Amino acid sequence: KLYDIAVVGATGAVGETMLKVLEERNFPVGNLYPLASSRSAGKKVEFAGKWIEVLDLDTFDFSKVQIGLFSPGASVSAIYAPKAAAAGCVVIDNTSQFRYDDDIPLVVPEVNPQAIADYKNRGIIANPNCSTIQMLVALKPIYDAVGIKRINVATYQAVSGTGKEAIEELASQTANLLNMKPIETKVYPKQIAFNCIPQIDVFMENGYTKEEMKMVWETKKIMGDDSILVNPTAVRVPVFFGHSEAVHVETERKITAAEVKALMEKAEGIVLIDKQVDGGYPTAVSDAADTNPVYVGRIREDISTANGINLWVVADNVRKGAATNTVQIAEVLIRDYL
Ligand code: A2P
Ligand code: 11C
Repeated sequence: KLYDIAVVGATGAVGETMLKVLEERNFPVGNLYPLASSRSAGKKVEFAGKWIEVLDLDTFDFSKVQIGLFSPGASVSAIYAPKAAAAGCVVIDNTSQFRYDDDIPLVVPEVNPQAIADYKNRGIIANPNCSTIQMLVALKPIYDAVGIKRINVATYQAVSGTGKEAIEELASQTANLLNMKPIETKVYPKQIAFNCIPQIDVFMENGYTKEEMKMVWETKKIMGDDSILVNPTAVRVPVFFGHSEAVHVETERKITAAEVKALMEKAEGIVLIDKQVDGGYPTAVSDAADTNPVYVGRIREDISTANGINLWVVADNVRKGAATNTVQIAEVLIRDYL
């Protein structure tokens, strides 16, 4: 059986990757409709060896498709995802718009695939934030084995998380600085080339940024456990693709580093790279970029506390953090529900 699919935001960083991932994973696509704003309507995108015309989201009839993969930004999803759902299309939405609504499932297929059943509530499934997805894929086996009390995490996030304009900003600032030319800052509040910026998304009243609070809210919802404490610091770094995270976990019961390594070795979706030699760990650019797994390394017991485990977690934020996770949700949806 084939499914007719709309990809909303098909000209963006995530949308383009959705097209690639659908093709790579041989998703049973019948008709494919790439959608974007009127600015891009008429452009062409490549899918499965064919060039397909981009259509205007505003005038598209969603009764023509069974599934919509959305990544056009939260304010656009807010308007069009409910319209698509009302026309009978199941929406898998990458934006933050619906994630915290109680009746909308928020899904990482390796962690809580059972939640997909709740798509029936409103015809919408939410895809979590990239930083949350990779952290929870790595932590789920530990949670199941010994429980988790508290997570301290610092992120090192790639500019592709912001979108195409930010990729361009890092490239042009880098080129200009190396050529002794002045730079412009438009997307980020400070220079991103050769720098680290401790702000992702807007500031909240409690002094955390919204990106940090997303990791707090989403961890509780996806794990189905409001008691897990999460303390994140989210930092933008001059990397194009791949988020890295230093994750420090306090578990309910003691687990050794060797036991965690054994869990990671057999976990779905995880590649363990953990040798205590030069380069014996994963990095964004040399391992994760343009691939689908979550990579884990630097596993060690925390010397400062009794039940502590440290991990280094890396994944391609546009793939596992967005497009791949969305397509994986669609795979479970058609296998079990449609
Ligand atoms: P467009 O190319 O027409 O602007 P990114 O996150 O990489 O910046 O990509 C955002 C994606 O969302 C693009 O495909 C963009 O299309 C799309 N998009 C942005 N605003 C709208 C809108 N108002 N209606 C439809 N698509 C939109
Ligand atoms: C970033 N995590 O890296 C953001 C991008 O909530 O889907 C994704 C924002 C979101 O900038």
